[in-house]
Amino acid sequence: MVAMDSAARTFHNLIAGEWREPLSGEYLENRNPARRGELIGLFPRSNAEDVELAVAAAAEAYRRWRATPAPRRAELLFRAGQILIENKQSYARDMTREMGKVLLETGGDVQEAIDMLFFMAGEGRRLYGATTPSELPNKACLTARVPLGVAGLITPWNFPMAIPSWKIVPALICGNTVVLKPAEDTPLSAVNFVNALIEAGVPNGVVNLVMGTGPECGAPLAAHPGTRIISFTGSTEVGRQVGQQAARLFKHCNLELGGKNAIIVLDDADLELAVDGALWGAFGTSGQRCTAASRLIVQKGIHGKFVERLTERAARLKVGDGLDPNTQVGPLINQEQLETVERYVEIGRGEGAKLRLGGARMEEGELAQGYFFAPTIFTDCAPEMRIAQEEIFGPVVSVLACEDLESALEIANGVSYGLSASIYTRDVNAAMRAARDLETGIVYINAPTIGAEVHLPFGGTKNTGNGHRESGLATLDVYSEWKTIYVDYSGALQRAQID
Ligand code: UN1
Repeated sequence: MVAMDSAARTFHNLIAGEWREPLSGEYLENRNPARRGELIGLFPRSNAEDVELAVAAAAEAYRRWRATPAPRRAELLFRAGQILIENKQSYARDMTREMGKVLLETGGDVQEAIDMLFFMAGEGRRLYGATTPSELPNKACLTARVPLGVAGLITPWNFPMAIPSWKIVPALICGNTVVLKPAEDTPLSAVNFVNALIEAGVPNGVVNLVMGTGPECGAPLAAHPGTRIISFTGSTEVGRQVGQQAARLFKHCNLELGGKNAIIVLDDADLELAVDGALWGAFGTSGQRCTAASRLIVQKGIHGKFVERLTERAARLKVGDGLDPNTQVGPLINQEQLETVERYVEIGRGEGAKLRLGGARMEEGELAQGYFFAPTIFTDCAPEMRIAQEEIFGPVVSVLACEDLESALEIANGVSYGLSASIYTRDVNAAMRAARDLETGIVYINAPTIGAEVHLPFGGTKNTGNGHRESGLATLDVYSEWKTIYVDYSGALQRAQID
């Protein structure tokens, strides 16, 4: 362990194309959550002064970058996508080591960034505006998307490369420059992603990286008057502060916050398919997704069989180090998250829910070295229980019984969040009604609540966000604004609404 520690690398911030030490001179440890003895590296503990330099560098680079034709900007993104393809395995390994999720999933995380790079690079030759007739003769009217300036991007640890890519890539294609503040638990994946962009030829200062904690480094970035766009993914509590600050300075602001996503299983569902979906939705990424299925709303006719089959299969899930190809469920990200999950299990018990499976840390053998928690199933949950209302962000799922589609929808919609929802049924009428009436930004039919693709809008209703969307073309509205251009070629004064 000591030998490993001394071999650990020290990483730096990227400001104006240079890797620089944080002005504080202090560093934070990044440890493997599956093996806490393993130090992955030391990463800057940056503060407002580093943020100041990064924003200044981004502002300086903006002048040239906004004037670079979008198809040229796109070429760099295509090249970065290629670099990610070539390094996919090693980036995935790094990510599993710093974050814990299994290799298959970290490969998917890198793939999501590749997909985003290629999708948005294609947009370099589109970024369509409109032309439309004028009400006056010899006059042209058109619209164009224009960039805003510096984008401040604050990203979470659960998708350490995918989510930075959802923000950086559309920001760049639109002509903005960026300052990224990644989660302090997963800085290495951010370094890998930013390195790929630099290697692809993105000019100095266009992408800046400052690492550190939310309060010390994220907050000054969000508050900085020089950032015209803020995009934040994280808790609803912090998102509210970020949104309020951004509103004071009239910034574009995109917030992706919590979820309490439900899978509805109707009596006519394909049982095995629904169980497959519930297992993947609830326990994939150890439940640490904002799209995780943390509620299963099951119609009473299938409830007994469903719970039995789910419990049987969840009990067989292999929990362990995500680098082991046999592992299906990795560790939680850190001690704090582990304690949160433990606390919610106690809350669930106290509320009278029945603990059907799990409910405790796993500490046998090698598992004692990491933050492992057993896949946990509560049944007999009532909709108003806290475990059925609040985001837990761990491998804990609450099963609620329902009478029919109507009551299922009422329960599903009866939470403060609205990110993703799903229904398993063979009845097309029920499926279409659910798709219409579920109050979420994303709905899946006969598939779990996770699995968003980059070319479609991603985001939610209610306390999940502020109405903006990431991914898809919808996200261009976050990273650009409209300019309306009138060209009068009549050679005379023409007055709109009058002549
Ligand atoms: C998140 O949980 O923060 O749809 C993002 C999914 C992934 C993205 C999840 N593609 O689950």
